Amino acid sequence: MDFVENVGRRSRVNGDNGDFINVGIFSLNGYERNALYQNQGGGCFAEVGYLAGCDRVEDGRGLGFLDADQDGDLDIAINNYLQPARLLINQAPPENHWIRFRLQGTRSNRSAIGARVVLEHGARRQVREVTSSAGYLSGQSLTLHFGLGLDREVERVTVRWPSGRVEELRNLRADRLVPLIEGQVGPASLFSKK
Ligand SMILES: [Ca+2]
Ligand SMILES: [Ca+2]
Repeated sequence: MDFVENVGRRSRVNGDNGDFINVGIFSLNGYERNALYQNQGGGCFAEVGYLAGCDRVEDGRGLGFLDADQDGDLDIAINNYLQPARLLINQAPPENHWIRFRLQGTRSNRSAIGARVVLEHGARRQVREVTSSAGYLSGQSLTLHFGLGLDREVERVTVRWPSGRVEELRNLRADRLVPLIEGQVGPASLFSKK
């Protein structure tokens, strides 16, 4: 048995004997405790997996974020190797606000993959990009989700399309999905009335 080739394997592959090397409490391929990192701001993160109740020891592979129960916060779907998948529902009190954008390219590709959205609200600035995948064996939603904390409004949204076109929206109310079509301004109802 080749040591390196068999580290972490649990099944017979290409004539291997299928032995799994015992590495004690350590793992070189899965069965590590899941961790959840909370953004503390200022480039700092806190590991809150235990407090959030999602620090299971599983052989995780793919992971995706989605609002499975459509209540405005993101939930997590985890795909495990030879184990049931997990759907972790965020049960935090619904006190925070959010906004989502669904982009559609016209000069750019229709899915707007590669577009960058910059959000400014209160003293915060957030950046998201439309991507087709993120992480190992994982696809991600083409809808961009931004958590806004206690802010009920977004002062400015800047969209940089893959074509190079840059568009800007101002004063959007929170807690809604905003469709954005390249080259078009959204309906007036999307804008808050001041
Ligand atoms: Ca949710
Ligand atoms: Ca929730």
